Amino acid sequence: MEKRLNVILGRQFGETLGTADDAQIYAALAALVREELESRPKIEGKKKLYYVSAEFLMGKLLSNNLIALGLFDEAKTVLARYGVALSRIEEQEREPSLGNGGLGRLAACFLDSIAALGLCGDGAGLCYHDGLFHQTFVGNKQCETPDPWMQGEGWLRKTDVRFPVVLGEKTVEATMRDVDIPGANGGKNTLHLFDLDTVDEGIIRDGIAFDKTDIEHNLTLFLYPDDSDEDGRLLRVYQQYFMVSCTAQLILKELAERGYAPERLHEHVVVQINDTHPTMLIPELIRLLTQEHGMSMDAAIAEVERTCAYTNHTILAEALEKWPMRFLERAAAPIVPIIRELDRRIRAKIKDESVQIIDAHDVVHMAHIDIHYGFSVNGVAALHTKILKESELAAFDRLYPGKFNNKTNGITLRRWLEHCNQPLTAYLETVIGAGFRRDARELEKLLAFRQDEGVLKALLAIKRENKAALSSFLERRQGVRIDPDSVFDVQVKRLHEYKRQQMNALWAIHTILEIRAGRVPARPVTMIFGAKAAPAYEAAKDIIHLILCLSELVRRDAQVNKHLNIVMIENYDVTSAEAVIPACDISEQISLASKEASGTGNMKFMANGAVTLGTLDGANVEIHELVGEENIAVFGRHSDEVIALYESGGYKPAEYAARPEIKPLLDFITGDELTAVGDRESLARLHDNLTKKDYFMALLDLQDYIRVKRALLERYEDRMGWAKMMLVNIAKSGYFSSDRTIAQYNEEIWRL
Ligand code: 26Q
Repeated sequence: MEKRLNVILGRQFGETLGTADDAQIYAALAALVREELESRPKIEGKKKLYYVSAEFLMGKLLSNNLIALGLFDEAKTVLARYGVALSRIEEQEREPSLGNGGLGRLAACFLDSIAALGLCGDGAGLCYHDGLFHQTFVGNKQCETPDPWMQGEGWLRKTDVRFPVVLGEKTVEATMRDVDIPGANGGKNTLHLFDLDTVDEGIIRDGIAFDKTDIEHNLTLFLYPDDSDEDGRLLRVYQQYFMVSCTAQLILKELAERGYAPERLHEHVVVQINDTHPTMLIPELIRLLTQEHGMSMDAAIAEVERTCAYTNHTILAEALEKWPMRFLERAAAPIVPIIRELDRRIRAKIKDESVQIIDAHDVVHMAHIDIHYGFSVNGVAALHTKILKESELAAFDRLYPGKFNNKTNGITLRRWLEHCNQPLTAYLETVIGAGFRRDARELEKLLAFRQDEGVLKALLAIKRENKAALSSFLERRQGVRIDPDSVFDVQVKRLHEYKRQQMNALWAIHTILEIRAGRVPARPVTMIFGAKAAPAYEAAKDIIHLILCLSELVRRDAQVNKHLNIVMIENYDVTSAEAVIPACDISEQISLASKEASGTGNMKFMANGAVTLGTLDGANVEIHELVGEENIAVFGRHSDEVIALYESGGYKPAEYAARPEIKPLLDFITGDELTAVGDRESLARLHDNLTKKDYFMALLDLQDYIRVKRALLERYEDRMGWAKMMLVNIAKSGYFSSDRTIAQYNEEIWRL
């Protein structure tokens, strides 16, 4: 490798490993990896999976690819000979942030596992020129700027594949760019990202504003910052139709190239629809089969029905996609007659109005298309699937017994343990051997060392080392210092009221008041937050503002900051996740029970030896079952109680807000100290929201949260007891490997 790198450096820059700078070394390494990828064979199969998703939150790819190609250790050693750390070279890469959060990152983990298991499966999505916005903090508020990730050396390969797509009044020509996805055990698959050459970054003005109606120039400019952005919803439909039209054409083109007739589609193709964003693929495939391949409507529908499977990622009613027919008429006109036909067929068979595709207001319910015309519907954690079947989608479950199934999410441990936590990985290898790298369930071998003081001490020492590494990461990135000997209490995820960062902030206020009253924690606590709020989601931005104001207040208060520090990571992304997760002691997973479909951060923290503080929501329920009562801290109302409270309307936040334990915390939000560093209007709005609406019931669980968090912090002082909890969490995390999840998708849905 040394020779090859020197050859590339000489050819491209006239340098050598001894003289090149970091950017040149990065470029040379990337070129070498690309050469290796090119020579790898594609994974083939008689049946091919297409994982279609509006988001793929890939993270940096250099190390990921080096690991998959088995070149990581060699690269590290070669560079070390020249005094160069591979981790420093990685910093040269810009992260492709083509996702909002969990759903996009899940798609990336899945591509990694599909290739690792040697399954023939490609991803298909959109090539957003700017990823999710870049976040900075100005005046204790979130500011958004563009994230032009495509500049410089990258992993996208141009292809000469072109597809015509109807875009409003015009037909445009789509292009396709590919990213290689190497399998950890050989071979490669591909992520196909569709784009439009006329898109123009020049139309972006101040921050991230642009003309939302200029579709030819803005179509793939931006990733949508989740569902709370009301603006430009029509553009979102244009994006979706463009994505699925390209994907449908690709599927049929490749089917023909592989020598199969369109009449046999379902024998050779399976499509996984990642949430409802790619739902229009169903009518688009039917359209192409009937209009361009001469199939009858009956035959086309029958074929597509046996080809498409749908994954649901949310039970929040406001996040279920519904599009007014007039939107589709403008942005997806070719499939409107097909959607009407699909609706007609359901109406003819089923009277129940609640399951229709087009409702009485001429609004199209996207999920209903998937459920009627897909052969599988899955939820992403056991509790989530149960709630779908028993309440949210119960009428559909009765119509189609057996169609609903659960596939508990997973994460690729190649990125979320082996790469991000090399000290722990290397140590685990010395204790239980390297088998866990291939089969994550082998992590359970660690359980035999539960009483081994040497192992327990080593786990604590590695955690301390990772905490020091995070401290220097944060110092480099944003100039803040944190104390590696304090407890690292971490909540990083998208900002949403249901995830209840506001409840954690109320704990901070509680702790400030406790410290001032002389009741100080046994050891200093560093609260670490990281979150982006959708630009149009005011309540979420108010919560970020509160956290940043608290952070400033604590920084300035010498009495308090001896015991408490509050840090918010700027621009929380995959790269910073890889730094913060290995360093975490307490993993905050505190969503209102029933609202978090699964969560995947919770799994990453667990694998890296953090202890979960959480509600019995999403996959926390399964973590709780796996590690047992004594290795997790749970609190709060259960999902059935919460669902009943919503049904009865029985939750009255004002009653909680008036309690003597809670009122001073709320008053603090609008008190003199915070309004001195913050925006009075934003703080007052948040106060009002919490006391009058509190739609996600933060006050309901607050006291239980404070009680359980206090007890957990006390347990931290029993260092050996804590290390045992860490050990059990690591040992049991193998279940959450996405290799397991993908094996189940394959056995029960795809059958590749
Ligand atoms: C919808 C309409 C218009 C514009 C945007 C959207 C939109 C965009 C993104 C709706 C939802 C999303 C993202 C959802 C998401 O990330 N869900 C998370 O999925 C994870 C993987 O299954 C789960 O672990 C999380 O619990 C779930 O919140």
